[in-house]
Amino acid sequence: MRFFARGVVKDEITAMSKLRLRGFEIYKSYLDPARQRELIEALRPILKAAPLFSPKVPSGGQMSVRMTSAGAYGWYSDAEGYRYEKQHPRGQDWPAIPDPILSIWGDLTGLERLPDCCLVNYYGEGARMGLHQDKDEADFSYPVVSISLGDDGLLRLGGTGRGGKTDSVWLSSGDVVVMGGEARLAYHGVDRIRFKSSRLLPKGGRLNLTLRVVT
Ligand SMILES: O=C(O)CCC(=O)C(=O)O
Repeated sequence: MRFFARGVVKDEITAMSKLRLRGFEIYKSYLDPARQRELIEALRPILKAAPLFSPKVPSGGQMSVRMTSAGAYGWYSDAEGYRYEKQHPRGQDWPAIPDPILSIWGDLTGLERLPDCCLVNYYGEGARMGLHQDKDEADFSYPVVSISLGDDGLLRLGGTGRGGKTDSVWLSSGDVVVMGGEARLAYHGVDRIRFKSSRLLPKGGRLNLTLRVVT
């Protein structure tokens, strides 16, 4: 009982489980707390070298999610549209994708081809991401691997067409989702986060890393 009474998070004892929803493969508790902390440490130098920014969307608004990237390419958006860029908006190359992140890709996909982008999304209080498809990449036979860290986020999953029924699932810190096959071009988005539901990030918020093969 002292284990809980002293406030040690009960995440320490959750077990991995896998579920499949609309072709999305959801690995609950894939990363234990030690690996989650390892990823946060690996992300620190990336956020320092390539600070988070809030992209503008082509319609003129600004995304509530702040983001940056690692790898040869980074995702970017402004009045001219959605695309990948070889440099951070400040004009320097994106930092390399750290090995502890790349190894998750290898373990879950078994692919020799490595991702050339790790998009880092930060959801602060009230941030959300509307339903969208990931379709700025050249070859949709490669999956997208999505890693959740920090606060819980409500992921909404749809089909490959606009509109229609959707399902939702809460993602917690350490969950990993593989979007491949029928799910690769499925609409998805994050309706809301439960701010400060996790203690992984001292100031709260949710980090989501998506590994993508761009070229
Ligand atoms: O934050 C998430 O879980 C999903 C992120 C996402 O949809 C994207 O980066 O395209």
